[in-house]
This record gives sequence, structure tokens and C-alpha cells, in this order.
Amino acid sequence: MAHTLPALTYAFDALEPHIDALTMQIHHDRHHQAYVDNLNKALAGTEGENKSLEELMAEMSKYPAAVRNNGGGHYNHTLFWEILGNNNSQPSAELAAAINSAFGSLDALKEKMSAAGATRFGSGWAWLIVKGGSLEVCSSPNQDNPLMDVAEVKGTPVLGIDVWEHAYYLHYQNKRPDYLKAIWNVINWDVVSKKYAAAI
Ligand code: MN3
Repeated sequence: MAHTLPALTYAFDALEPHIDALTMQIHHDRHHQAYVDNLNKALAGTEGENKSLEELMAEMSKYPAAVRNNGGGHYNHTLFWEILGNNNSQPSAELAAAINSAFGSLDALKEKMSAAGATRFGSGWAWLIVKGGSLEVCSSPNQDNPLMDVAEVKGTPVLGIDVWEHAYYLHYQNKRPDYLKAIWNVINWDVVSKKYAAAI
């Protein structure tokens, strides 16, 4: 089964002014599409062709770099579109309690994750993961993610923030910290809460 680009469930301009429509359109229609196309190419005729994305992540050490980069890119962006939205949502009571227990407050979590994203040199992702039943913040290089067997920090991602320049450069240029501050206005906590409930 070939991998396919998931449709966005909201308009390109839905996250304005925090994430601009042109960035969303290029990011989804071109960058994510390229990860999907290149993943399908890399898997064609191999054993990995019939595996789910999650199965591929779990045994990534067996695959060439093209599968790691493009499979990670496909998984990460699929999650990224899901956890964004302009719906003024809040973490569920269950997730809020876990955030308070792990970080002290929601603001402290935001600070820690923004710092993880800001200090990730070059391209990568900042993550909120469930690990051993509790929440942790980490980051990964390139298109790696915490589901990969090759990841430095492993866990189940419930929230991921793309810190590649293509995610923010048109609107924020070199000011990655400004993007990392603004993105908290468009996190869909309903989806993050569901992912947390499923992960624990
Ligand atoms: Mn990206």
C-alpha cells in the first residue's frame, strides 16, 4: 500500500496570523508531498512496502537513510497538521494534571518545549512525549522522531513542533523563537489530549 498525503482538515489561512497561509500551503502541498513521494520510491519493491508507518519507525535501524528521512518526514508532518488548529482549546483535566505534575504548569511546559526547539541546531523537531507513563520534553534532528528505534530519547509523541526553517521562514525569517512563541496560540489541545489518553 502506497503512502498518501493526508488532507488538511482546515483551510491554509486558518492559523493566521500565527502561521501564514502561504507557509501552510507550501509546507503541506510541497514539502509533505515530497516526503510521501520519496518514501514510496524508497520502499518500492522492498520488505518495508507493506509495513505501516509505525512499524517502520520501530525498526528504522534496518532501513536506508531515504526511508528514515522521508518516513520520519511523513509521520512527523501528519502529526503536526493534526495537533494544530485555531479552536481556543485547553488540555483535558487528565492531561493538565500530568503537565502540572511533570513541569509545574502549562506555561512551564511551553517554555521548556520552546527552549528545546530554539536550541535544536539546524533542522529538527521539539516533542512532548509519554515515556514510562509520564510526560517528557525532548528534541530530535532532521526528520527523526521518538518512535524510531534509533532515537536518542524514545517515547510516544503527543505533540510535535517543526523547527525546520520551511515551517516559519516566510513570516518569521531568522526569528525561530518568535515562531515558537506564536505557535502556542494554534495548538489543538483536544487532539493532544486524545493522543495523551491513548498513549498512557
Ligand atoms: Mn516541515
